[in-house]
Amino acid sequence: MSTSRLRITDIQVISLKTIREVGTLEPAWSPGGQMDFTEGGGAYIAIHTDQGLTGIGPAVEERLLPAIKSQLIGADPFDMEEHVAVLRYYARGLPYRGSAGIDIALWDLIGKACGQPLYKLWGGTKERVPAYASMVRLSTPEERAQLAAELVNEGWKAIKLRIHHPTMKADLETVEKVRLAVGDKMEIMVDANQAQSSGNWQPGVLWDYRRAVETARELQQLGCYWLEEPLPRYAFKQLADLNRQVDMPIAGGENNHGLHEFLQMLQEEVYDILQPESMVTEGISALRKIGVLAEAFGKKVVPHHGGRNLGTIAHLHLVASWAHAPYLELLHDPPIGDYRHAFSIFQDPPTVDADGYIAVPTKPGLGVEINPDLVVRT
Ligand code: SMN
Ligand code: MG
Repeated sequence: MSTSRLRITDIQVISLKTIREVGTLEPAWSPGGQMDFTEGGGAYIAIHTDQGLTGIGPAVEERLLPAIKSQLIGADPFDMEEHVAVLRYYARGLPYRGSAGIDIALWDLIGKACGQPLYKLWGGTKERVPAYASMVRLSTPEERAQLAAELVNEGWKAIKLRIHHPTMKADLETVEKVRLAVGDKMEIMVDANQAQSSGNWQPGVLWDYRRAVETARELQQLGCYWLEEPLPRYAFKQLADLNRQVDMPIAGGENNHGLHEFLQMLQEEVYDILQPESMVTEGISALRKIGVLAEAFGKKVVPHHGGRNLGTIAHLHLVASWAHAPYLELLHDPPIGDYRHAFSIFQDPPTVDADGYIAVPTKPGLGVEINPDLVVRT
């Protein structure tokens, strides 16, 4: 590690060439909407320093750059808490495009300056972690069951199904068929997506308390690992009541903000499993604190997917550093929604092995670099 103080010299948003438009899927949680999948494409952020080290993170909105630069140019990336406290107010952008990208790039720099991968810097010992395949679309029960069987054969140990049908019967049919297909070879998580998205109003079926309790009881019978977001985001009292009604864990938090919300959710026993999203709530710095809160309350933490590329890698390091984090979420609904499409921007992307585990990068910082051939030179 260098002994002289690191100084930030420049911050850039860098665009990436699209290699291939893969296609679109209709997400279960947003009927009529579409989610695009490409190889390559998008952008990332690079924070340069006077010692030749560059930290990378998910892209932020261009309009935030002047505020970000005024806080960071000339500053030391190690003054992390000071930066977090300022960027939280100063560079607040939309979810997935706000200051979290900067927070992640600063951590990448810190890891690189220390010569250690982030999970090690945070005290972690896991060299690989179990990944769960998080579905995007609804489809037919038969198709979901066939896909689940294929994933089992590839080694995946857990799958998250979406349930967003008009009736409970139709929702349960998918879970039942998948259970039949995979037996006890796979954990099945279920996401009802009733807490609303980070952005626009979501159309689609709305559950009431009774539907949530009845569905939860049935899913418990089917041996599901958790039920996620069965009720609106701030229905804390009803969520806590539901949580008491069933032994199966209730999970959520992907669009909650700030330590205060997670503390309240823990105090009121709203969820058994917290799913904070760094790209929604102030980056990895905030998630590390939420992880401590969860540990203190004896709860688990399984972060939300992290936005599919550099944020996901940051979450991988967090999961590897936490004893109370059983899984990493990977959005993976192949063939169109294959997690490898978003990972194609990396030079040496981590992959899921034949045991359903994903290796944690061992190079310093996030431990991944962007494929230079994709960089759009300006
Ligand atoms: C989800 C939300 C937004 C985009 C993709 C997926 C989701 C999840 O609810 O839990 O993965
Ligand atoms: Mg979810």
